[in-house]
Amino acid sequence: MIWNRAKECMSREDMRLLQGKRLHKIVSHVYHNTPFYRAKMQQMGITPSDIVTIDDIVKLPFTTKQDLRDNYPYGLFAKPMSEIVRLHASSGTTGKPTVVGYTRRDIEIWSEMLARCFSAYGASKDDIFHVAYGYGLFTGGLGIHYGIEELGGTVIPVSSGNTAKQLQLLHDFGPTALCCTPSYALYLADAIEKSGIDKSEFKLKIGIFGAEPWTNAMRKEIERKLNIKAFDIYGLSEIMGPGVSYECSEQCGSHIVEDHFVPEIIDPITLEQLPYGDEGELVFTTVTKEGLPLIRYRTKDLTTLNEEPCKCGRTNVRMSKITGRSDDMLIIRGVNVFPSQVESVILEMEEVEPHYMLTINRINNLDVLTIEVEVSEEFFSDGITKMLELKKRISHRIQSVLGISADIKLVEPQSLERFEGKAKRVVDNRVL
Ligand code: DLL
Repeated sequence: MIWNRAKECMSREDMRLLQGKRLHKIVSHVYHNTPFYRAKMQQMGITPSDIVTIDDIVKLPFTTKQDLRDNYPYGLFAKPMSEIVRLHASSGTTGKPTVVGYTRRDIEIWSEMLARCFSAYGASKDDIFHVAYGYGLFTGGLGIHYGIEELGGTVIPVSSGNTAKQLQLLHDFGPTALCCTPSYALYLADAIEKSGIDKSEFKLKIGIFGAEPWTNAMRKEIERKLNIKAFDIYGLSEIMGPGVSYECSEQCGSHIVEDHFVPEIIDPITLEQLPYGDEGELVFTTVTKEGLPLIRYRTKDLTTLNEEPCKCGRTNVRMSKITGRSDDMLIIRGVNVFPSQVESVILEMEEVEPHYMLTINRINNLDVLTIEVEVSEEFFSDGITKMLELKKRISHRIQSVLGISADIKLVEPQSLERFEGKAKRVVDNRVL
């Protein structure tokens, strides 16, 4: 089913006209309401009157996560706080999160986008959705929740964690759709297997999986183990949250909600716009967002775009699965982690040297992060009680800064490898 035929099946020409009109409007909005953008545009010698068609987008400045950080927490908001009805946040590159704000209208648009996405998966108001994405500052839980309500479906707002409880509700409440990260779906599948409950007692039909990269091989495994059809959902907090793009029944790329977010592919080094079909970094301009409109936001996600019409009838551009990142962000148990966040914690502690190593393994379909930290010579001789206390302190700080737990290993002075060139501080053993 197509939820919003007018916007999902527009001719390419009409879409470009609509995007051009909306781009001009949003550029005027930020020029007059966000000092950050006004200053950037003045520096480049452009005004909103220079932005007439969608092709003029290349004249505009880029925005990065660092810009959000430099203007922490609300500096890029384009509406007064009295009009912001919700805040979410995602990991910043160091201790401070990236904060995003939504007006009531933004939340309505987000919910409508998600209703489009669930319809594309073949879901309807007759479905019961088990939402195991985290509720809270993460956009996954609440974002998906509002979308299901817009569709008219039934939400079970379970949030993440507590697998035993998840199994009980999956079994007893009879949800037909499972929403969580693909790795957690596999973990749940194994837990169901171990529980010995007959799979036929579950009513699941579809899975709505995203927030981290996953392959078609993983899709097949989840589908086989849970006996469902698994769909990809992509998004990022800065642009909106889940639902920026979604697969349809053809599963041949994810359709971007182009009437709200204009995609571009750029070369991450030269920053030149690349033609559709070339692999590069995905960039989005939000053309209707009120609370936090972003111009040419660099996602750092690598992908390709395809504007051929899709067999499903939708004409919105499709993006291929994310093939990597142009920065060093890791996604561990669905949580975005930057090695620099770990470094900021290490640098707070007097007892350790600024040498550390992150190792990520996938054990029983669950990501496990181990952080080796080198203790200083002076502290190393201080005895076991003090070492244990230090380990506990680092663990707590890591949990609070990263939002996930890690296994901390204190290692002897001078034992971690030193690097002459660029340090290699991450070993990712996950095979996706
Ligand atoms: O992960 C929003 C989301 C929630 C998407 C639930 C889907 C489902 P952030 O925490 O800001 O937002 O992380 C955004 O996660 O730039 C990608 O690198 C990665 N990502 C999100 N979805 C996918 C996906 C949410 N389907 C960052 N495939 C993005 C690959 C994904 N990577």
